[in-house]
Amino acid sequence: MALLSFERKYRVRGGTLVGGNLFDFWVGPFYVGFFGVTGFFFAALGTILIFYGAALGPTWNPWLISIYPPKVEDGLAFMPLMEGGLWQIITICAIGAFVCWALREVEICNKLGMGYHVPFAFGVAILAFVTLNVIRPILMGGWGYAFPYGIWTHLDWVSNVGYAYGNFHYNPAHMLAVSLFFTTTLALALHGSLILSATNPTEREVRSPDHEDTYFRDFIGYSIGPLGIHRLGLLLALNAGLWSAICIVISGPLWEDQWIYWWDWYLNLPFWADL
Ligand code: UQ2
Repeated sequence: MALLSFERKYRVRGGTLVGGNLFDFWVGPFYVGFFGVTGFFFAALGTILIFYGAALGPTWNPWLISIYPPKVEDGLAFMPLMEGGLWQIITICAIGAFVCWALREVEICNKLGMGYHVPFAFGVAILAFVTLNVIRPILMGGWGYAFPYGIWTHLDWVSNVGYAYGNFHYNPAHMLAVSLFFTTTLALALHGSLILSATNPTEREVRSPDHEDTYFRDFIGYSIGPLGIHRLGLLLALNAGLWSAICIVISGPLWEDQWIYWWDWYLNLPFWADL
């Protein structure tokens, strides 16, 4: 892809966290940086190990290939490659690649004099992954509680964990997370449709943000504003991820029973507990 002439002003030196000028260059359209090099290393090694594990496994069917974590009985030990060790190294590679990706985003923020909102948002996604496959397994005392790396097998894991706690839909933090995901889609649908409607007018001129405000003031008596809708969207999306992480990390470490029994606090309220 050709470098547009006006893009030169954005290809500024500096802003790096590590490595000074050493990796401060672009390859084609991509900024490299120290974390581009290390991130590439983690991603490549992790991918090679997944293919290695697949080659030793029973299938090449892409839907069924799976790299399994150690057994629950093996606790938090380092394991031989074919007994969960491969999964352990791949997990380190995955987290290494995710963190490098986030830090490369930070360096690009620095170069452009922008806020850290994008790497912060990605950090919440990393937190959700780390909660699932590092924090919760450690709290429960075994890597066997982590999910396997396979398209079909990770879905089986989700299903099994759900039923292990009765019906996961009774988990209050899961309820909150699901509601936040739905509200995120509502906010994006409202915002996307509003922007497209304003930029695709029935007459010649594209409509301005005050038209967008007026639309919602006419409609529901309130407009959150063109900046506010993006703050709301980010808040909703980050909390969807955050409450997902919370709903799984409390399942086991904090609550071992079926989730429906958690609601017994309601039945046990003093108003009617003795009736
Ligand atoms: C808005 C606004 C935008 C928008 C949208 C709204 C001009 C371009 C979508 C309307 C959003 C509201 C009223 C908040 C809805 C609340 C939830 C929880 C979904 O006012 O300002 O900017 O895109």
